[in-house]
Amino acid sequence: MTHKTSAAALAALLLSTALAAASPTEGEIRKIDAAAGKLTVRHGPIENLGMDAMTMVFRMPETGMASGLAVGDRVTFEADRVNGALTITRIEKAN
Ligand SMILES: [Cu+2]
Repeated sequence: MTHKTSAAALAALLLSTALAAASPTEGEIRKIDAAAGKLTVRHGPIENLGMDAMTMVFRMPETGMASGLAVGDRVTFEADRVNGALTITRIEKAN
C-alpha cells in the first residue's frame, strides 16, 4: 500500500466514524441544572462514544430539552461530542 493510498483509507475511516449515527442509550436522570445547561445521567454503554455504563454530566444545548423531565425519570437519549463537549442531542422519557 502506498503512502497516498493509506492516507486516503485513513481519511475515509475517520469520515465514516464522524458520520456514525448516535445510538439510542438507556439512562436515568440524576440531576437537572437547566440554568447551566447540564444534565447528570446514569447511563448504559454508549456505543458511538465508546463509553461504558457510568453516571456523568452531559451538556444540554437547549434548556427546553429538560422540560417535562424530572430526577429519577428513565430516559432514552442520544449523545455525541459537539465542539469537544459530550452533549445530549436527543432525549425522551422511556416507556
Ligand atoms: Cu459516560
